[in-house]
Amino acid sequence: MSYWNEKYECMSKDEMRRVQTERLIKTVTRVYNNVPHYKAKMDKAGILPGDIKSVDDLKHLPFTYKQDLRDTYPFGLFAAPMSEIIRVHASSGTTGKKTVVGYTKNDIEVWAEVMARTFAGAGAGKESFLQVSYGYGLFTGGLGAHYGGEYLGATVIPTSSGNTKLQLSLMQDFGTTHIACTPSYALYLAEEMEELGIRPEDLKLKAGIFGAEPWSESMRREIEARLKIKAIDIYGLSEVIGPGVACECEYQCGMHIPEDHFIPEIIDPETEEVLPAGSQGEIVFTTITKEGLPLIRYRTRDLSSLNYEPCKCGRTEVRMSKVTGRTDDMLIIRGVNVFPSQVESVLLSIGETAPHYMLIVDRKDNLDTLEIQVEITPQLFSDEVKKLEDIERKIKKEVESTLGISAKIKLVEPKSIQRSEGKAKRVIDKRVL
Ligand code: DLL
Repeated sequence: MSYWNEKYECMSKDEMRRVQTERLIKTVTRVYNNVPHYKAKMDKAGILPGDIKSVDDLKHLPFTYKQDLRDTYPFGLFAAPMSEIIRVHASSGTTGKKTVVGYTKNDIEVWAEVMARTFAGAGAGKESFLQVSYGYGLFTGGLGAHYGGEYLGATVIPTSSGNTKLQLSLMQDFGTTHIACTPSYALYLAEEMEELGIRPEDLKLKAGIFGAEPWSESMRREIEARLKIKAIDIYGLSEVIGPGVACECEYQCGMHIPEDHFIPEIIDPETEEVLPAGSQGEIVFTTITKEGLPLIRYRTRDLSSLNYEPCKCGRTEVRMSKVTGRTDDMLIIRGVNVFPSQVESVLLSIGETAPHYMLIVDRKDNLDTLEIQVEITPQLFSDEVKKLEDIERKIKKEVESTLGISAKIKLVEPKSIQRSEGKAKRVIDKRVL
């Protein structure tokens, strides 16, 4: 069995509780003393660090929301001085501003360590060739996997995303054994291989570590059959650390959470009440070793459930089930988080069309596509074609720079987008996962 850190991965529940209690108290004290925003929230809730006697007291602490990160943009929730922050990453927020996360040297090490655990769980080791095809940059996927792969001692091939033909030729020439990318990109690779006449037997690929977007069991079966590999699910979010918050082992029966770093809870998203083990609800995380951006009871908006039974692999870490959806309107298109409200702000800032729009998300040849239908005003409707084309181009450019992905813009006739009396329907998602 390939554990990376057997001591923690297979620790007894009692011992883990002791570790968690000690680290939780330290983290709560740290945020209370170093982050005015946390201090204010805890004071308001009438709870002091000294009230936290054990991990059971976690439930008394106030939740942290994406809004807290937005309100303190960019660095206001950091619990370490900027001189100690050695890296930042960022992901989309609901408005134009991104959610910024920061890491101390120690945080980068924790991240590399949890990622090394995930790769080891997926069967990778020092002899492996790990191709990292998650995007490098502000997105946490590329660099997170990269540092984890190096920490493990694998040979890391930092291709980043895109350039599929090059990816495939390097896979053949270097003998890539493990690939880390989104599941939709894995299917795209399979398709390109079929087109180029590359058979799975021509590659040394054994497993893929796929995540950053929701994917189903049937998609897993398809990837496994077409690439002849094991497809492992990896979960994470920038705020908590990036990829490595949870990952499957070779038994593929839930994603192990390194509980010595992140404590999960499942809550009812409406009542905010903690639900018993096994219930489906929103997964909430508290980080207990992070220094740069520790998060107390962070509301992920992701729906999942927790299984505390030990796994066949011997790990005792709690497992979370595949994420089945989100409680907000965030879409994940080609691995990029997109909020419909971002499109709205772009349209409003350009101001030349009606504020009625619809996002149509589909999947063609295993790649997500985004079409944005925008309603024009009656005055524009009678205008010349060239003017309309200019507006279309302008919206396309703005949308792409705000969202970070390309989109097709389609101007539609006045009043052709359905009006609603209740919650507006802004998205038609035709993807079948
Ligand atoms: O997507 C981090 C990551 C990179 C995870 C590479 C795995 C692999 P964000 O861009 O902040 O971070 O997006 C986080 O993506 O709240 C989920 O809604 C979704 N998500 C991530 N992994 C999975 C998964 C990265 N395995 C958001 N299944 C999260 C379903 C996932 N959804």
